[in-house]
Amino acid sequence: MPFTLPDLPYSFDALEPYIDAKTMEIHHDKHHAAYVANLNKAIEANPDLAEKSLEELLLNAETYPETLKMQIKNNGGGHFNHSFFWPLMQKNGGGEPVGSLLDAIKKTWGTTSSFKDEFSKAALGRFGSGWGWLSVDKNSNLVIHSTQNQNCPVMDGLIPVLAIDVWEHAYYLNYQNRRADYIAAWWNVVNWNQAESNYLQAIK
Ligand code: MN3
Repeated sequence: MPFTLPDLPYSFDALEPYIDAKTMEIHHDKHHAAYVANLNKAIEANPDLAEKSLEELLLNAETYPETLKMQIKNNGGGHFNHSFFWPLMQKNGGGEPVGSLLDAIKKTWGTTSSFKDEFSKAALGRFGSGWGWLSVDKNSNLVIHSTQNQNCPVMDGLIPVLAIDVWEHAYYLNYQNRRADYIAAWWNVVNWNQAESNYLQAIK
C-alpha cells in the first residue's frame, strides 16, 4: 500500500480539556484511517498512479476522470490535510506565534489578536464541512482562506502554514453545533513552533 496512516505525535488525551480524547481517537483511528484506506483503494484500481507523490496526485486531480478525481480530492486531500493538522497541535500549546511567522503576521495584520480574529472568522464562515487555513501565496505573502470538504491549499497553488479542521467530526462530541466555541478553544492547543517551521519551509 503506497500510503500509510501516520501516528499521532501525542496521546489521545493530550489536548484535553480543549479537544477530548474520544474525539481524537475517532478522528485519527477512524476518519483519517478511512481516507488512507480509500486513497490506497483508488491507487490500486489505477496502477499507473502508483509512483506519484500525494502532492502530484492532488495537483493533477482536475485532469483525472470524474470518479477518480473525486476519490483523489476527497481521500488524498483528507490524508494530506490530517497529516498536516496533527503536528500543528500539542499538549500545553497555545500562546502566541513565534519567530519569522510572528513578524510576518504582525506585518500583515498588525497584531496577533487581529490575525486570530480574521482566521477564526474564516474558519467559522466556512459553510458545511471544510478547513480554515493560513497559507503562503506565490509572492510569499500570508493569506487567510478556507476550503470546502477535503480540498487543500496546494490545489490552489498555496503552501499551508496553519490549519484548523472544521468538519463536525472534529468537535461535535464536545461542542455539538458550537463551532465558534471549538475554534476559540483550539487556539489553546496550537503548536506555534510547528507553524513557524511550516512557514520557513513555505518561503524557502
Ligand atoms: Mn477531520
